[in-house]
Amino acid sequence: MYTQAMDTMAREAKGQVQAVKSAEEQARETAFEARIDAGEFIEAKDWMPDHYRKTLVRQISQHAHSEIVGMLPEGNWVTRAPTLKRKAILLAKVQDEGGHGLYLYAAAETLGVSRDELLDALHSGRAKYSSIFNYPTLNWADMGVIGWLVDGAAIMNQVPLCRCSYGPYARAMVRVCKEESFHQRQGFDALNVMMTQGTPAQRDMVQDAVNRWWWPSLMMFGPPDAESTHSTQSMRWGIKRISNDDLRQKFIDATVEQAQVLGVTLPDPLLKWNEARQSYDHGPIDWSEFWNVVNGHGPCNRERLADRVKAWDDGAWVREAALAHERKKQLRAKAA
Ligand code: BYC
Repeated sequence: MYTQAMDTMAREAKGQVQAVKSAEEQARETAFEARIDAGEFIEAKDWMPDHYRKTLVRQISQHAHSEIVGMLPEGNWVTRAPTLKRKAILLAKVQDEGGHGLYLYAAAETLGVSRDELLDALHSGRAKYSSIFNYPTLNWADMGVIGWLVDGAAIMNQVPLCRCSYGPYARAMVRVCKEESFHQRQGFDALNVMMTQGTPAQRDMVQDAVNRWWWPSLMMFGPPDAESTHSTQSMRWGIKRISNDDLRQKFIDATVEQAQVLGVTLPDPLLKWNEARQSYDHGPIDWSEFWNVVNGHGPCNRERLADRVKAWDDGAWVREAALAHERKKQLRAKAA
């Protein structure tokens, strides 16, 4: 269902499609590369190579889709939150995610695509979103673990994006990261309460949720560097600043100690401190599971997409009403 959406881009990245460049184009590209090397931000109206633009549209729109699809597994628990306080926090978090989607769609629109085109790509299954949201949320501890591990992984990945070479994306990420940091802390706090004040059954729920979310969280950082099709070019352009594997390692190193504080076991018997590397070694990641999920066959891919399409269809009257209101305002302004 989720195919390699922008096939030509992938071939261009591999150098299989060679466009003939004029001298003027070549000069522009050289000037662009010099700006990247000098660490300048590229802004919406600046000239940029087509491939840079397409790479950004791909990444930013996938990121936006991840935010709004990411609302679904949590939205599922709003009516079942255990206390008013937890319900208010969860509502605020889900609302923030809707907001992140909006900033990101707006950032993508500065590159010349329309929101309708992007949403159409999502709803028709042509666009990707983060693999992590194709897993089910089975108990309340999943809400805490999503905050702690999923938002924790998201922050690790997104802080370097605040220095992304494309200004509108970098600026959107500054605010997103501030909010994600609250999301991560509320998740840790919810789990800490369950672990320190909860019943044995509640502590078991936390451990069960950690067991299910640990490996998918590590997959959020993308395939290993050797198999990452876009990393080399994206890092050259300053879109990505740190590689998939390096970010994954930083996340593992930061999370092991937090797991000890919580009193949960991370489900990897090979997780071990490596004195020489000053990092944790970890067991093998099941990349066949990752690609299976990315290619549309995870436990919840169909359900997530169907829910998104339904939300879009159910909201048609709101969009029509907003457009009718705008037309009326313009007519009134003309008449005045
Ligand atoms: N899931 O060459 P690579 C959140 C795809 S939401 C699915 O390494 P790249 C939150 C990749 O797209 C946080 N697909 O790619 C929300 C590419 O396929 P295409 C989401 C994945 O782009 C609600 C192919 O694999 N964060 O925090 O250089 C509640 C090869 O990969 C995944 C972002 O989106 C994946 N995990 O690097 C709670 C961050 N990984 O496009 C929390 C922004 C890879 O050629 N994005 N693929 O068909 C990025 O930083 C980068 O796009 C990635 C991948 C590191 C994810």
